[in-house]
Amino acid sequence: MDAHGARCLGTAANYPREQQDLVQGMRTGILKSAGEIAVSRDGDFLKEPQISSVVEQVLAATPFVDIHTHLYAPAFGKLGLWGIDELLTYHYLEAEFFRNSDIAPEKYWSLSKREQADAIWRTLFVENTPISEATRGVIAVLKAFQLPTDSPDLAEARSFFETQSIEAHIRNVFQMSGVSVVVMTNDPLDPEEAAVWLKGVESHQQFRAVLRLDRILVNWSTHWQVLAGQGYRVDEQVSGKSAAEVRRFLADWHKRMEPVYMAVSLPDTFEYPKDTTGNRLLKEAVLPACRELDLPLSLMIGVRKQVNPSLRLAGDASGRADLRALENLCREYPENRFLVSVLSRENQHELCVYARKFRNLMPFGCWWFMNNPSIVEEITRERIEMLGTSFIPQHSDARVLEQVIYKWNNTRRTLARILSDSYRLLLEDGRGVTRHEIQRDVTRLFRSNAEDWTGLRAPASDSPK
Ligand code: FIX
Ligand code: ZN
Repeated sequence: MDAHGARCLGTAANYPREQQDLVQGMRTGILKSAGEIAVSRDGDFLKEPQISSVVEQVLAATPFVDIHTHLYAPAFGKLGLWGIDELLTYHYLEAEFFRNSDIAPEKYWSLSKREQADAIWRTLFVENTPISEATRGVIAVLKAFQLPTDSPDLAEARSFFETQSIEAHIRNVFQMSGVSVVVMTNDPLDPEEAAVWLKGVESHQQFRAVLRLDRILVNWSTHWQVLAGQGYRVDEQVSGKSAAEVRRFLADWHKRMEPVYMAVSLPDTFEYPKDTTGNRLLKEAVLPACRELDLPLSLMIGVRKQVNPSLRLAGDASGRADLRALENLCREYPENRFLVSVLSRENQHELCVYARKFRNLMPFGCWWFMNNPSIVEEITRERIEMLGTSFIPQHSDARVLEQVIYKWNNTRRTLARILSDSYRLLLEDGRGVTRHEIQRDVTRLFRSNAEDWTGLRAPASDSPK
């Protein structure tokens, strides 16, 4: 059969009768031969009907690494958010609340956390049907703790969370969400958080640190004095020794935090190369420090900060970025590794294509407004088709501890469908898959890609920093 014949194999219908049988014969032959090859080096090839259940089992049994969250280890006290009032006043729900309520934002901010939570519960869960991704998330958490999901008030939920002790609760929640390690977001210029680090923090194997650099790389003009106040000889223009002093600052905080990567969120207007103080610090301080410390730099690109400031954290939006900036960085700094997530749907395909061009680029997660099952499905199917298993499908971005329960439940549900379909297509195309191979793929997607690319392989050292 010549090449032309093979390419057309799929369209047997327009072959003369006898050839149809041949084609059919060949197809069943391949399947039969696949069947005949049912035993591979590492276990049996699965039969088509077995694929979905094995994929679900493997996803459920594999503890995931959550590469980006806003959670905190217990040592950070009140910075770590958990419980029903925090779940309900999550900025995703505040954004939906302001759409469904006629209360003025200033009035809402004048309420206590408890009153805010009561208002959001009443408006989004009692007076309306909680079918949005974020409201369904709260319902899933209540169900996970066998709490009522349709109460007129929060009395029972509150008394449940008030009886929890944080250490045991964390263990429980990680168990329920199938997560073994979460990566925090740590800002050395956040006064409240920096004070905890400067006092010395016991490291926690399940909460790993990240050096978040937005205030340095995006808002230098507002924050350079904080470094100057800590004794680093820097100035607003990033002249003289400033870049070297910022490198010294990063090295000091690296010792203190043992970050598994450095990170920054960048606006949709981000350009590189362009002569800005941020880009000068990137080029002369951050990228060299990352190379020296063998850490990747995470770029989260496409946020439009505070398009509606009256909504506070809920006031940020997204914009399509010109990803040629990323292209230039990957090409110009082949020794640096870039962990990248983009906020705009329109940028997802470009990111996938760039990942095929630059192996120092690792796409990760469906960030923020992308973290909706229908869009996660679209992005992840495209990534598997273009990158195989060489990407990190998801992160939770959890700001409240119990959110990891529903965010990872959603991810397992979506990935079960996508992976099963991919293996079924593989079988149809002529090769079976084994449980061992499915385990290898799931481990790579949800653990080893992250561990290999970041400092996560190295356990946090026990000595208090
Ligand atoms: O920049 C970020 O890390 C974002 O994830 C957050 O700023 C954002 O507020 C968020 O919580 C998204 O889920
Ligand atoms: Zn985040």
